[in-house]
Amino acid sequence: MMNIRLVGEQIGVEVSGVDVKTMSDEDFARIYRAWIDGNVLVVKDQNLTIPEFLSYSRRFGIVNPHPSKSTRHPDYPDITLLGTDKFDANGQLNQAIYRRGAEGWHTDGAYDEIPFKATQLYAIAIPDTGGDTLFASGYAAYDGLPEQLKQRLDGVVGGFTYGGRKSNQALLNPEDRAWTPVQHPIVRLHRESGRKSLYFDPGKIVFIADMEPAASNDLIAELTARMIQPAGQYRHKWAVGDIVIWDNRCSYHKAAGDYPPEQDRIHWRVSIKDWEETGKMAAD
Ligand SMILES: O=C(O)CCC(=O)C(=O)O
Ligand SMILES: [Fe+2]
Repeated sequence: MMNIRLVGEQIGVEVSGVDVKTMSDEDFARIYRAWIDGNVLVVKDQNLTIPEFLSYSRRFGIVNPHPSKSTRHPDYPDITLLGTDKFDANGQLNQAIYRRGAEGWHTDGAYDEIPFKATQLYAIAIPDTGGDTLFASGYAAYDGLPEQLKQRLDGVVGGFTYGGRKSNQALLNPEDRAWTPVQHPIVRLHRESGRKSLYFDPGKIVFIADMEPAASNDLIAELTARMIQPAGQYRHKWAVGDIVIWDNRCSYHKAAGDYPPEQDRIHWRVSIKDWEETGKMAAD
């Protein structure tokens, strides 16, 4: 029997007793609702091939290849491989692969005109210690802002690129590194929950629109300091067979990046976009 339980105070839901390969539409609707309410959804004990993982992922939206071509699966471009080919030919640890996602709190895909709705990971190999993924709620971030700042942010738009102000682009092919900033409202109204979240990413934001550079930098620093609310966090300790999906529209995450590098930590990963937003964009 499918069981759904909360694992964090404000975010984090865990599902057990279900096989996503054969799950009914009714069970999926319950899972989807639990995910919208809980931002981060863990499904335990799955045993999937890549096509099975992809077809489950497509129940959440449109799966797109990630811009980092070098980390795509050679036969399945929609799959990004995390943690493979960590060592180069000289046995040197490739930090960009080992520390992927560990540079700080972020939301995936803010650099795209249609930012990622979700990211989903499936755990193939997990180290003995370390390697957790940390999550935090963007709703809690917004709710925790001083009233005056909430008002100031009304209608404010940020510009985002893949590498942000540090141009951190090691995982992109050289020909893919020119990036035009895209603009998104900093306060995001979630289409499905109807809630407001702080849509922010210190590593991808390059400016706040219509502001002097000094004021823009000050606001970016202030939002960076305020984005994580302790009560809005969930820390996932991985087991092989876990699927974890998170909602990039209303949460932040980071990899702990602290596991023994000689051990394997491998995930299949997909980037998922919203049907509605994608449809709207195509119609424009
Ligand atoms: O490996 C992880 O724990 C998360 C990495 C990450 O940030 C991502 O997959 O988007
Ligand atoms: Fe990420």
